[in-house]
Amino acid sequence: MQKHLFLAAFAVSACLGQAVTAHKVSGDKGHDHAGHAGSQTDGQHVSKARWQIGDLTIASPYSRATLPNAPVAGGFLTITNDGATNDRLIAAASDAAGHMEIHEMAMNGDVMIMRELVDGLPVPAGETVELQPGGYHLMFMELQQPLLAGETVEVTLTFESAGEIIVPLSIEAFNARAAGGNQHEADAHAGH
Ligand SMILES: [Cu+2]
Repeated sequence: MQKHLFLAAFAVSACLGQAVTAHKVSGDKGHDHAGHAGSQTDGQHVSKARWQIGDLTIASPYSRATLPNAPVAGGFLTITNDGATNDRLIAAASDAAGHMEIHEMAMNGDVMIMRELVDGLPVPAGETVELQPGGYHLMFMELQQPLLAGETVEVTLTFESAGEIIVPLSIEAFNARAAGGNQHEADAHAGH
């Protein structure tokens, strides 16, 4: 029980993350279709990278470095559906995780919690869905090893209509929180 409580707390902080990161989807997302043929690295992350499957475009996939023993990590990206058919992200998988889930953050009273979207995440025709800290996100569960800044971690996304695509998430730096936070929890949990 205690472990579950810990996991819940840790996981929420991992998902909430520090919304104020270097990562910021540019304001022209989804409208600037020219000039994105290549994957251009700009500093820490691959902000212009795009992957296409059917009518779906995956952009700016990233995760964040984790502390040793961290059990979970978040994954973030943008999905644009340029087709006329609604689609749905129904699964994610990675060698880096025992399994992965698709989560959303929600308020439970005045407490922010996260929960699994058991039916997947709708990607309506003509719309862009953002997975970002504090909102929808992918969740690496049973993390097999720490995620290291500067590396990438591959995730297989499965869409109901479009099918499967492998997308590499750039691992960005771990953002130090103000006093306490993840570090304290991770230390407290070390040795399990
Ligand atoms: Cu989560």
